[in-house]
Amino acid sequence: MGTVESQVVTASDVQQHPGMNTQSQLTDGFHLVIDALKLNGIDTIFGLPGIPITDLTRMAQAAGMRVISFRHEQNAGNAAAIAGFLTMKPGICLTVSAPGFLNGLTALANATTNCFPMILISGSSEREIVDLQQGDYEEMDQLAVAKPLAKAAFRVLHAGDIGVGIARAIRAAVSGRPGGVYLDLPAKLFAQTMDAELGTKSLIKVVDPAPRQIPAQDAVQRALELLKSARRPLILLGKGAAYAQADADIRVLIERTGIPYLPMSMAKGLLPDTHEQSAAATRSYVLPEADVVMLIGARLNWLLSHGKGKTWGGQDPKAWGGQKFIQVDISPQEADSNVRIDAPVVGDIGSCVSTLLAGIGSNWAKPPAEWLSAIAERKNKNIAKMAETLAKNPVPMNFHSALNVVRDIIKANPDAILVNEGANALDFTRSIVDMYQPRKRLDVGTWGVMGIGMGFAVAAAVVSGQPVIAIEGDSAFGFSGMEVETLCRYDLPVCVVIFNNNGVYRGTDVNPTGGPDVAPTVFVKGARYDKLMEAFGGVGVHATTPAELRKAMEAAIRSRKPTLINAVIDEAAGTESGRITSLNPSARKK
Ligand code: OXK
Ligand code: ADP
Repeated sequence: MGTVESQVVTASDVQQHPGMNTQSQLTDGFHLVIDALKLNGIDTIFGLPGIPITDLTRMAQAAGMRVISFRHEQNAGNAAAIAGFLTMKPGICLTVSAPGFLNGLTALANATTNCFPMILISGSSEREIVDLQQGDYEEMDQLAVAKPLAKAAFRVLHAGDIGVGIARAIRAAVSGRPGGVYLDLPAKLFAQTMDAELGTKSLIKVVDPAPRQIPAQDAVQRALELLKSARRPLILLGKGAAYAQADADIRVLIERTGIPYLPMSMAKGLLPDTHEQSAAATRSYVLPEADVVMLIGARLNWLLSHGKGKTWGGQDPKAWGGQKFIQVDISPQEADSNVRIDAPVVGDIGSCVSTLLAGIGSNWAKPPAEWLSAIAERKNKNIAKMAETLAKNPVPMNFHSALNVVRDIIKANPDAILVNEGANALDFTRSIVDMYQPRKRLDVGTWGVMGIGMGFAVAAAVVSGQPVIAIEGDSAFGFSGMEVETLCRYDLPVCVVIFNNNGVYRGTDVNPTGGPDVAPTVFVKGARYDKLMEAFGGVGVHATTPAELRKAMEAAIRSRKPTLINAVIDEAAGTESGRITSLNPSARKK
């Protein structure tokens, strides 16, 4: 328990705790926050020091916590969010008031959208002045701003309530559908003192923060009957399934039923992508052809074309394709959000999958052979076609020839975590680079957000200790690029590979007016991102061929030194928005 030496007891302390021993040792808000986090097994803070939380970062470090300081709060927030996803414990992001808070807020909103558990703890200015709008330093009603973007938001005004505030934030972040939680700690709170013993008693060690949610037997029965009736069943694994850490049971479910499955992007590796039941290489065949689809921790949002339309065999963009859906999810409100869910199974994925397995027993009939062989035939053809493309060695290097190298490196180092963002750099990596273990692929997620790269890479290295490979489009890297200093400062085993094609999507656009400005999508040609890494003492490599890229990646994995490889790609390679070009509105009038 942290205590302060001073014997000063304020009037409000005495008011709050009548009968307290004013001669006793005191504690204060700073120490109580740290004690409450530690009591709940939280050992890492991602943040950026400044008024009013600078001392909090110092004291947290002094108290044995890992405090990872960033160069911009959004990256600290992204780090906290992905730490939450990887560990099932809320990741903590600590920011200063108003502007720092707002910088962290994008990450908080992204965490909520992706169902990642995190807590954004932000210092804030004086309530009395903020509420009267009298123009305080960094004045903002942060709680009001955070509320619509967070799963829950709380403010603590009294030191004696810090324990409750942190307990509520932890529960809100990890129970049920995980999400981002905001905790507002006004500057004055940190220096508030109270009796140390009473302070200790006010802290709460949260018991069972994410209670199991057991599915109803009749719901499980309904789902199994529907699954049994299927002629062309399909299982869709989403990042909720990856989050749940029910890896062994999920694998047994897939293998015992023999049902083909499709992993969503961050569910890749839940079973090895090379698994014979994976239908990933024939996505556009299995979605419209399946008759019963079981979603496990995946939402029917835009990434799944809302469960209808042409992707699913519907006659027009809004038409239902005729599939019946089983949805396994912790959120009872998720079912029917886009199309009818015939068999919702509500509960945590671990409990749901084990209950389903009990009902499946040991002699479940495998899906009809025609369905399996139709998939296998198409899948093998696509994989062979892909192998042909990957074997080419064009000059200059393109996405495929570069990713062929990354694919080999991940195969040889299946423990490594792959962080991935960009447009083409994202889409090509997703379909070319096989993953072999759960929770090893971290990417732009539900929003397709750019800027997660270095925050995710730092947190992945910090919480796992494994090597991290970040495959970055040159545009995407720019959103968090300054954090290469952070990689070097903490000497993290992160290898950043920038696919540099001189621009957003590609580098060949021209200004139609012939004026001096380059086109909006074009960057400085031939930029040397590798020099940026060298500026901070990391290893920078300029690679123009697959052989150079391979050598540099192998060295990075071997040495575990922070490395940035500027992989020069054909500037004409890449399409606008990658595989989601269709989402670009096109102007009628040019
Ligand atoms: C997959 N495929 C393969 C393999 N794996 N072929 C051979 N071998 C292997 N191993 C095939 C698969 O069958 C598909 O072909 C194709 O490769 C692509 O696969 P996949 O799974 O990536 O599918 P698709 O159609 O791209 O998936 C749709 C999607 C995905 C919406 C889920 O595009 C996605 O996750 N997009 C996120 C994009 C994003 O967030 N971008 C943000 C940046 S853009 P077919 O023939 O079966 O179809 C941006 O910010 O602005 O522009 C901006
Ligand atoms: P993807 O983008 O991979 O399809 P989504 O983020 O759309 O995945 O969906 C994840 C789903 O998983 C959400 O609906 C969420 O409620 C659910 N989920 C998250 N954690 C759990 C869990 N432990 N148990 C059950 N469902 C979960």
